[in-house]
Amino acid sequence: MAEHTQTTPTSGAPTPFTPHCGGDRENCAICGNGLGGELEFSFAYQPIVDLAAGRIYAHEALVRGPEGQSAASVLERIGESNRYSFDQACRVKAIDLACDLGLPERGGEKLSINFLPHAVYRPEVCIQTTLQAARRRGLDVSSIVFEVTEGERIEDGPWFAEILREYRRQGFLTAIDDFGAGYAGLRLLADFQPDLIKLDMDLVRDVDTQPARQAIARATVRLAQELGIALVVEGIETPGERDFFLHEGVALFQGYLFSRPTFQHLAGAADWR
Ligand SMILES: [Ca+2]
Repeated sequence: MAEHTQTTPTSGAPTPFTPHCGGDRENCAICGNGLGGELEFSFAYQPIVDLAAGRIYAHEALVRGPEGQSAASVLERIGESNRYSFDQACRVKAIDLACDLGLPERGGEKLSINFLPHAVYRPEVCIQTTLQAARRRGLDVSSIVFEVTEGERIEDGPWFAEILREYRRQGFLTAIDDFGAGYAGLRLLADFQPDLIKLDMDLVRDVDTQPARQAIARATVRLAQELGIALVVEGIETPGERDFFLHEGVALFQGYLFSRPTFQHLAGAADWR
C-alpha cells in the first residue's frame, strides 16, 4: 500500500497517511466493506425538531457500541490505522440502520451524519460509498446532511470547505457543527456557506439568564439570516433556553428538552411533543 501525502489547498502542510483506498476510485469499496469484525458499533438517533413547522426535521446519527455503549467506548478504538475505514463504515451503517427503521417512509425527514474530515483523502472519491449506500436504499441524497465540526486548527478551514463544496456538488446538505466551540468556524463560513449551522451547546446553556451569551446568540442568528443559512440550536435543556431562541426567530432545535438520543430508534411525533 503506497504512502500518500495529503496537502491541504492553502496551508501547504503535508500530513502523511495511508488511505485504505489508495485514492483509487475502483479500490475505494474496501472502505465500505466494514472493519472485518474488529470493531462493532451501532447508532442512536436524536431528532432535530422544526418548531415552526411542528415536525421532525432530521435525525442525527450518533455512534454507540453494539449494545448501546457510549460513543467514547467506540471512538477510543479509532486510530490512524482504522480511521478511514471506520468513517466509511459509519456512513453506510448510519444510512442502512435509519432505512431499516423506516426513514424513507417518514415524509422527508432527513438523516444527519457526522464525518471525520481528516478521514477524507479525496472528497470526490471518499463520497462514493455514501452515494452507493444511499442509492441502494432509495434514499435521496438531498435528505442526507453531513455535519463537520469546525477544526481545532485554523488552517483546517480551507480543506473542510473543499470537502463540503464537493458534498454539495453531489447533492448532499452540509452543516457546520458545534459552531462557536472551535477556532475555524468563522473562517470556514467565510470560505463556504453551508445549508445549516449548529450553534454549540455551551453557548446555548443558560442563554435566557446570561447577557453575554444572549449577545453572541443574537449575533449568530443575524449572521445566519444574512448568509441565508438555517440555524440549529443544539443542547436545549430548558423551556427558558428554547423560548429565548424562539423569540429570536429560530425554528430548528435539538436537545434533551425534546428528546434524548435513542438507541436503534427513530423518534416519532409522540416522542417529543
Ligand atoms: Ca453533530
